[in-house]
Amino acid sequence: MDYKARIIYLRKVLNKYNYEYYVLNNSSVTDAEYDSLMQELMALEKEHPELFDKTSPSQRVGGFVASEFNKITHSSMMLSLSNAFSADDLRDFDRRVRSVIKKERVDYVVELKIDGLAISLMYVDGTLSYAATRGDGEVGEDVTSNIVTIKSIPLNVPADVSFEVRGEVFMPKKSWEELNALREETGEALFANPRNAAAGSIRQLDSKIAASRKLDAFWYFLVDPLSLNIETHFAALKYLRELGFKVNDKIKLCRGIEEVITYITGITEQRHDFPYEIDGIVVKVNDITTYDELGYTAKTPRWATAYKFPPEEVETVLEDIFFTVGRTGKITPNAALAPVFVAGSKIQNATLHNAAFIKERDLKIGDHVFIRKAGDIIPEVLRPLKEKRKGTEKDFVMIEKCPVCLEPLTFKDPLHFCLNASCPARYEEGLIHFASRGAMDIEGLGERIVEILFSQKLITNIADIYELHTKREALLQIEGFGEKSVDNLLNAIEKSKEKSLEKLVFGLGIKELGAKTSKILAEKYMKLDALSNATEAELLTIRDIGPVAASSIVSYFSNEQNLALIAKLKAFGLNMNYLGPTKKDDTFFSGKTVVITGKFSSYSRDELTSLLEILGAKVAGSVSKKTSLVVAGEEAGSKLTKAQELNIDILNEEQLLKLITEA
Ligand code: 3BA
Repeated sequence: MDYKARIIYLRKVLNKYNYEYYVLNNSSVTDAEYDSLMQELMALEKEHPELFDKTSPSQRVGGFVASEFNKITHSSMMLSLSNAFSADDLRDFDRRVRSVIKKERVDYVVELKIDGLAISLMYVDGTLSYAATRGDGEVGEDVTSNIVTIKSIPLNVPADVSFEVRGEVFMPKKSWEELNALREETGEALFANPRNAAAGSIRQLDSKIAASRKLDAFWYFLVDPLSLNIETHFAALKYLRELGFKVNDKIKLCRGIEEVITYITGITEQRHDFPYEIDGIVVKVNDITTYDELGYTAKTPRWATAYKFPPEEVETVLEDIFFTVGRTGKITPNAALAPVFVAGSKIQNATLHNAAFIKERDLKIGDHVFIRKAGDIIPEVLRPLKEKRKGTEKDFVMIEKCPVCLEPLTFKDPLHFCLNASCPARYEEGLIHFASRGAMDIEGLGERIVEILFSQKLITNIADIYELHTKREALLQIEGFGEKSVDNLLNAIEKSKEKSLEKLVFGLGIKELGAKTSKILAEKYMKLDALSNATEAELLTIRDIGPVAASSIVSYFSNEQNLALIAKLKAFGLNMNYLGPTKKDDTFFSGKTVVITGKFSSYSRDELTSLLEILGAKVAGSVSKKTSLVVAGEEAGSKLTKAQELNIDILNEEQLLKLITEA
């Protein structure tokens, strides 16, 4: 049989089976039959690469690795939704709508508000052309390679139409739980809620990851339906369904706002019973021909609004009150709560702001309390359930000494402060910086973990990081820390000892020293000892080092405490030398300003950057008249166009690789 016809046939039936299984939840083939057809298609496509099609069902398995996401300017702004918090807010919304379009009664479409991330799909002549995130509403990112792995999304529709459709990509609650269970086992950080898990999956550069996450999507907005002679939102949703899109089946056409409110009341009761998270209900005017007249505010249409569920109050126990010291020395009492789920994420701490807050609410340690998430994000302790008191609860007593340095606190109504300038609490910020990406880049020691370790006094200064391996037992006590994650953290810390000098210099947090100047200093002095002995006059001769930085460096290295820290780090075995390559100065690239754009199959962008730097190039972020050369990979965008306009030399990947190997 003709292989071309066979490929076309296989793509067609596999698309049909996908649709039946993932959109209709009603499969007509067995997994084995499906798999065997897919194997056959993949084999044929491999044999005949000239028939490659990015919308082939074989492309849904992922595997494309991007170096960055290209920007996409939306054909029309992706707006936000105004909010309504009560039935009366909805009646106000309805009154405004009726007064503008002068109608006695308006029909509305009511939809669940899926808690995921908004995505726009562009179809040209019936085929998916790209998928973009919302971004700032105007410009989003091209995440097509991740989106095509979502099997309920049609890659082709059964009509030769061009249109744009928008909706919400989400992770079902069950998939999120399974994913977290798996991550717990492997010691990876957990996702706080399904939305973060979905967003995190779509943000991955390697589309295999999105393919492995059970994502799904609902579609709720057809852009410019009037151009397709569709005049109501309800008809638009029906049309999308006919094209093969998954449209949520809880949509309801309501005659007048009271019908909307009745429907919403019912949904509110069932809000936790859906297999996916919802964070409200969207109400849209059905008659699209009135949209222009109803108009828009800067960011939201006046023909739609989102009803937000009242924040849920959840009961738990106030087990303890602990104190933290901020960067300014501010003392904050915090609630240690018996862990509970509120609005989809696990809560075990909440700020209690200050002593007066606790007194006003009459909170005692051991109380049953109601908590909720303010603005759905920050957990808040509302009130104690006094009727549940047993008499064993303990009164709250404000501390008088700093929990970290034990200096007496100063009271500036209503706050308490530790004004000790050398209070170790101030080191917390420094710790976060030391472990951060641009500095020592210790994976697993992000801001949140530093805060936890710091608040538990497992680390109070930089040197303590390298003694964490002696505190294994204590680390294992931390919520969410298993053997695996402790191992990973300790390994990452151990590995950081090998980092090149510029990372350490930057990590020390010397005032006025950025990543770039740290690198210049490391390259120049090669060893930390040499840098620490540099005089101001000498430093001033270096390009990019001004008088303020020079003086800050000298003062840092004349401080006893800092010298003691460095001695400790040396004793722990941290590398104190510059390991980076000395730049070659006689290559094709020497002295050239190079801009990298697009995707490359042989190197990641970071790898290319350091390679070109070693070869003596300066790698810049944007194309200008000063650019000597643009290196353009696949799907290069505006930077390439600009280079062409400015008549700048352009290298493709093949030419680049040739020059790199010759250099
Ligand atoms: N309907 C989210 N925006 C939605 C098209 C408008 C809209 C939403 C919606 C603006 C949901 C803002 C982001 C955006 C497409 C802009 C929904 C949901 N309708 N059912 C009226 O289920 N989360 N979100 N998305 N354009």
